Amino acid sequence: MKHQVFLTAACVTLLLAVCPMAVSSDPPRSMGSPTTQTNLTIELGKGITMEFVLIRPGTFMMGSNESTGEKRAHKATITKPFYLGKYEVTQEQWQAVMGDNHKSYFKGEKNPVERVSWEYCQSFVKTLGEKVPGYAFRLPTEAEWEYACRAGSTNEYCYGDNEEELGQYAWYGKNSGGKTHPVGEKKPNAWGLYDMHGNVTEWCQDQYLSNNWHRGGSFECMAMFCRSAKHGTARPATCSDANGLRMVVAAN
Ligand SMILES: [Ca+2]
Repeated sequence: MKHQVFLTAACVTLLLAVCPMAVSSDPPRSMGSPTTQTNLTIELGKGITMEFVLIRPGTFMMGSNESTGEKRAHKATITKPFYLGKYEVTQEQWQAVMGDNHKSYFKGEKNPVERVSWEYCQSFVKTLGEKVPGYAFRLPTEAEWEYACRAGSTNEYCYGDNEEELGQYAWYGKNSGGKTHPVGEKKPNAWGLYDMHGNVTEWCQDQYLSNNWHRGGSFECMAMFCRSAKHGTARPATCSDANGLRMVVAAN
């Protein structure tokens, strides 16, 4: 099938490397004030929301020396707090923001949106910002993504090193049945983030040469490609049923 071509390509890449909208939070805050709440909920209309978890600044060891194709382990510092999507962006969220029919291969309102290029994701970011003014939306940087994925861990995966336990946290090649699954069905990491490993890989903001990084591996990948430190690149116009996104909101 065509999607299998995409899947293979994505893993090879990894190897190489409209309703009014409102915002609610607990408690309401004004922009520029010290961040105190740990959760943020963006209302997209028709009962559809997007949930975020506060990620506080800190220093961590980014990358790994255990495998090729990823950055060598080095100290990295996240200097500003940010909110990261609790889940991958779903198809119903994309529809609520963009008002169009996305091209996701695996259909399901709660399934992650996919076949969205990095460029298309930039349009999503821009449109979401216009519809929910006062909040700075963007994709995560690679460092932010890995920091949040690790959630304080220094292991291969967010929970430890045992590959056999990955299925408790991720939809990946061994248990996915070759398709995406509704977000949030597996265990979250220690900071309450779901599907950081697997389901769909997640575009990051950073560019490398003329490509963009993506993180976390997908439903098609072997466990090693879902590791916290693993990253892959793809052209910004690439649309793959293995690629999705997770949003960031600035919190400072
Ligand atoms: Ca994911």
